[in-house]
Amino acid sequence: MQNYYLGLDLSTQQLKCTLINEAHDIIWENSVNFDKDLPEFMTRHGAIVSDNVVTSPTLMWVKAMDLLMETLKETPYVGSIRGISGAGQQHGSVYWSKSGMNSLSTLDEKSTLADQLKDAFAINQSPIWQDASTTAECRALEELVGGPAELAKLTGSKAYERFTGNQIAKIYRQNRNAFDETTRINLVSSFLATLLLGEFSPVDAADGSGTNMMNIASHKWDERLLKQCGGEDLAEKLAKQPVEGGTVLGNISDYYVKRYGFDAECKIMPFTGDNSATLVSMNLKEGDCVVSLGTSDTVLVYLKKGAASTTESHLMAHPTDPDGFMGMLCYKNGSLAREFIRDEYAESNWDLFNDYLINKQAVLNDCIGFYYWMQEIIPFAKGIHRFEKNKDVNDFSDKTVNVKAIVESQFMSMKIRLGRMGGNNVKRILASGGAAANPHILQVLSNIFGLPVYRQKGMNGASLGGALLAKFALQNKSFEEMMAEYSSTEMDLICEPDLTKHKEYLNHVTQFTNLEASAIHNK
Ligand code: ADP
Ligand code: XUL
Repeated sequence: MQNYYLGLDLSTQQLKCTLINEAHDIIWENSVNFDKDLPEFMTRHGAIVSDNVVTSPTLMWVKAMDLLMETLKETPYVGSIRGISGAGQQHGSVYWSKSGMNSLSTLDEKSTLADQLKDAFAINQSPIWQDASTTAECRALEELVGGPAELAKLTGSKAYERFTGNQIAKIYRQNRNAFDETTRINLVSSFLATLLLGEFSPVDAADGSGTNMMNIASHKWDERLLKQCGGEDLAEKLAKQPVEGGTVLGNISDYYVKRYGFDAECKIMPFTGDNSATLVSMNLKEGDCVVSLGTSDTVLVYLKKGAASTTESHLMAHPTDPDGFMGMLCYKNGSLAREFIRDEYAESNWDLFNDYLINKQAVLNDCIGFYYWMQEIIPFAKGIHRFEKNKDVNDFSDKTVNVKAIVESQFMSMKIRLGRMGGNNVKRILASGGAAANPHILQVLSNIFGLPVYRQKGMNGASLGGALLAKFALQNKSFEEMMAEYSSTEMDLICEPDLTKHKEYLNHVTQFTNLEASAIHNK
């Protein structure tokens, strides 16, 4: 009898899933798109944006789970799924009321999750990673421990607006009734595990690193930080300490056995952050660097024991190596900013966008732009700033140059900052995320880094990583040994760098850095 492993990924725009077999072949993939499949929640790109406040309806995620489960039920695999793990967009949080937790533990298989959990949350709109409304809470947290560098040493990151501790602190201060009504708090990742278990799931240590409340060395909540973010009661609402990847949380709730035909022995493993799961799916070797081009753009490296934090990047617990770390750079203006430029200058058409990408010159012709369409994370800046021959301009003389300029600017920033994060000896780039489907974007990436770019098979790294995490917990090998057994998750080589262009890009690094500084400070 075949064994299957399921990975879910609750990302910004979709709930996706990947099913693999024992040999890691991708057997089945599917997704629910929030805007298209659940229009009643009126999200745009999965979110509701009101200036710097960005949320998603918690019930929309629950309904997406109902829809995905319905499609899974129609497959011949559901009864042979041995384990489920997965990922969620990092930092987002869910606030369960007491009656909500009760409803979860007494689910009736005759009705949907959404029907039974529609009143389950003390806060109906979950704050998500795109939110940037907690600057005051960030400064207070840093002050408590002696500044940003101290907080980075303690938790792996300085205070960031989207990190869950600061989001909780804002609710604690501004919406005390809802805070008091909350009995349990999940991250998006542990929320999925909670739905599947039918009881509260702790966070995994990797995703706990995205809260500004977990000690990065011990993987335990830091009491002082918890108190600052949510007073004496917060520890109780988080209920449990973070757990390591590779552990088993328990069996799937009876609800899914009766309603969808899952095996009663199907195990639920801790869910992790989407970036950690992407890292897992790529099984990184020394010299590998992941560039994930999803709604956010991220750069990920596997850092071994002894790695140090910085105030520009994130040091996060590693999802399969309790002694190791994931180093990460995260940009908010990734795919949505590229889409904005495509819509503005390339008739909303990726083919025309690619045409300009191939045929126009930007950085190498002294046209440099910075596209902080939403409040950017690195650097902390907002607005669109363009420079032609070092002169601040409203737009380039040839406006279609914006297409090349945004892509180059995004990758120049990554290239310059990767070294500072500890990624000095990178030998190849592993690309993933929606925009990695576009080989022309990857060619620019390759030229700027001067490295070959590989791409993973399958549509979605994070849910594939989830499926591999599920299998990992149910066998006795190390993650590396497990991955060495089968080659099906290997990468395809997509492009080789043009080294002449690469050298020219390097010649523009100082100019780029200076213009970036003036874009941040002068406006
Ligand atoms: P997430 O997991 O964050 O929800 P994905 O990794 O699925 O997002 O990426 C979605 C994004 O991929 C879309 O917003 C879109 O801009 C981008 N994308 C899809 N196809 C292309 C393409 N051919 N060229 C560039 N970007 C693309
Ligand atoms: C990482 C981050 C984003 C989300 C997007 O810190 O905020 O990459 O995880 O899904």
